Amino acid sequence: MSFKKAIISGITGQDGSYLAELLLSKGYEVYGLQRRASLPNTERIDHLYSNVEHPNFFMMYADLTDADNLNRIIQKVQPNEIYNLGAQSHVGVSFDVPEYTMNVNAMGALHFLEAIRNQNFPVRFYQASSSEMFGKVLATPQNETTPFNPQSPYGLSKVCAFYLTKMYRTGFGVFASNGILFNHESPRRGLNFVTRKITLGLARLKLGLQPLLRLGNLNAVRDWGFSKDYVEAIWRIVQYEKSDDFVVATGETHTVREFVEAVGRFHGFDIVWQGAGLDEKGINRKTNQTIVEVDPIFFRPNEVDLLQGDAHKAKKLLGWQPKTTFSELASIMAESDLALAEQEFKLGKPVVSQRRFAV
Ligand code: NAP
Ligand code: G4F
Repeated sequence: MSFKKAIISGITGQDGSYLAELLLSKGYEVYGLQRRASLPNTERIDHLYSNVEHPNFFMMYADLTDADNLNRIIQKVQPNEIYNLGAQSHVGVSFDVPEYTMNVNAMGALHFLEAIRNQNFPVRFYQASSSEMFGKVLATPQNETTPFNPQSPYGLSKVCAFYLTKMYRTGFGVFASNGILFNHESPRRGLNFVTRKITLGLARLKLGLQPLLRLGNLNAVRDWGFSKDYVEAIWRIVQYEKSDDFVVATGETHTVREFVEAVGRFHGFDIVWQGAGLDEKGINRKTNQTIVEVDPIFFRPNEVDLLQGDAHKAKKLLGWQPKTTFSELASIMAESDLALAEQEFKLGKPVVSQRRFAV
C-alpha cells in the first residue's frame, strides 16, 4: 500500500497539530518537524505521538534557520508534500525580535524552496501566508489581488516568503502555493493571542482565579475563523490541479470588544462598556464588577486596524467554505478554557503559566 508522505513544519503549533490529525485520517505518513526545547513543546500532538495508535507518524528535530538539516530531511523522507507552517507567528513579539522573525519566517521558506529546487522528485510546497501582509489595508474586503501594505516585521517577513514562493513557482516550476489565511483560532491557540487570552482570562475570572482582564486595542477588527476548518482549506490548496494563491477567510468581521462580549455571554456576564480610550472599562452589569481594562502595554508600534477576507476564489475553485460561526467559535474556546480553569481551581494552582505576557 502506498502512502502519501507529508512533512509539516510547525507541527507543535495550533495549525500543525490539526493538520497532522487531518493528514493521518487520510492515510498519510506524516513527518513532523520539532525544534529542540528545554521543556516539552509537544502538548498539542502528544495524543498522536504514540507509534501504536499512529504507526505512520514520525517526529524529527529541525529548526527553520538550519538549511542543511532541512535539505537532509527532504532527501531522506522524499515527501510528496511539504507544509511550511513553522513561524515566529506573534505580530506583537515581532517588533521585539525583528531579525529573528525575518530569519525564521522568510529564510525558513527560502530554505525549503531551495531544497525542493535541488531535488529530482516532485514535491508540492505550501507556504503559510497571512492576512497580516495586507496590513493597513488598501481595499476592503481583501482578496488575492489586493496590494500588500505590511505594518510589522512579521507582516514583512510573510510578504517576503509569499513572493519567494511565487517566484519559485513561476521561475523554477516548483509546485508552490500560498494560503493567505485570515485569523483563525481554537482551544489550541497560543495563550498570548487575543482570543485565547480572553477565553482563559474570563474563565479564570468567573472562578475567582483572576481579578481582571487587561487588553490593548479593543477596536481592532478581525475576520476570525476556526483553525480546524482552515486546515481543510490548506490541504485542498495543495491538492488543487495547479499551484496558486488563495485567500481563506469567513468574510465576517468583529471587534476585539465583540469577542469579549461573546465569551462573556457564554459565562452569563452582561458586559457594558464605560469610558473611552485608556479609561474604557468592561463592567459586568449584574455584579457591577469591572472585568476588563485597557493597558497600553499591549498596544503595538503600528496597528492593523481591520482585516476582512474575500474567499470567493477558494470557494469556487476548492469547494471550501468555513463551517464554524463566530459565536460557535467563541463558545468552543470558552468551554474548553472553563474546563481548564476548573482544573486549576481544583488543583489550587495554574495549569498553564500565569505570567503576565507583555504582548
Ligand atoms: P503557532 O501556534 O504559533 O505555531 C508556530 C509553530 O512554528 C510552532 O510549532 C513553533 O514551534 C514553530 N516554530 C517557531 N519557530 C521555529 C523555528 N525557528 N524552527 C522551527 N519551528 C519553529 O502558529 P499557528 O497559529 O499554528 O500558525 C501556523 C502558521 O500559519 C504560522 O506560519 C503563522 O504565521 C501562519 N498564520 C497563522 C494565522 C492564524 O491566525 N493562526 C493566520 C495566518 C497565517 P514551538 O511549538 O516549538 O514554538
Ligand atoms: O490575536 P492577535 O495577537 O493576532 P494578530 O496580530 O491579528 O495576528 C494573528 O493573525 C495573523 C493573521 O492576520 C497571523 F498571521 C498571525 O500569525 C497571528 O496568528 O491580535 C489581534 C488584534 C490585534 O489588533 C491586537 O492589537 O487584537 C489586538 N489586541 C488587543 N489586545 C491584542 C490584545 N492582541 C494581543 N495579542 N494581546 C492583547 O492583549
